[in-house]
Amino acid sequence: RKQKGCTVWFTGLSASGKSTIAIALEQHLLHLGLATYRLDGDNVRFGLNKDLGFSPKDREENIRRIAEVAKLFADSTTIALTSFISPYKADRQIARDLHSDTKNTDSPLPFIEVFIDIPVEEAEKRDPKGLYKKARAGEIKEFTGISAPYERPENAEIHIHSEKTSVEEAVVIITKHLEEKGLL
Ligand code: GGZ
Repeated sequence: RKQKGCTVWFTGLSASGKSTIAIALEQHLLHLGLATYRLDGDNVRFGLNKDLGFSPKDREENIRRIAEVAKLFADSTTIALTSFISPYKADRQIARDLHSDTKNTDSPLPFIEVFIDIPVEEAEKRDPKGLYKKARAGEIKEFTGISAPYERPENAEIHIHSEKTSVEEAVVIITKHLEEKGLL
């Protein structure tokens, strides 16, 4: 296999299933013998971005740094998987534009946006960490979907309806797309 690097950028509400799908995709790609690296809140928001909160400005900087790091992985021919809410269209566009900017790389790096779409009512029903409940009670401010916006992607490369698609099906859909683009 001749692997090329790329960034698979997941976006969606808290509890949409982004991380679950990213983890399953990572497992699948590793089984295929492909180098992959997953960035998510657990390894980024407690390290590199521990100085950032959830104001619009901080989210913008969170996404910008993650995009820069993902790009470095992609440039090293790794498949970078990022799972962050990334609620603002402009910030996702910045992440995308960074990948096509060749100022510090030989060639543009593919950027595949994957929208994990779930009705907010469904995410709130799942509420695995009780965060929606806290947001409703006003204990968490600026919570995406409740008291902060989520701007739905309109031109994501892949659109997955989380309540109707199994994790395994999602992995197949994304893997097929990567194959068709010649990235695996
Ligand atoms: C949204 C929040 C908030 C607020 C804490 N709004 O389900 P989780 O817990 O594990 O995922 C959410 C995570 C979101 O961080 P991101 O870096 O992905 O957000 S962004 O892309 O918007 O910068 C949630 C938790 O952090 N969390 N407070 N106010 N999610």
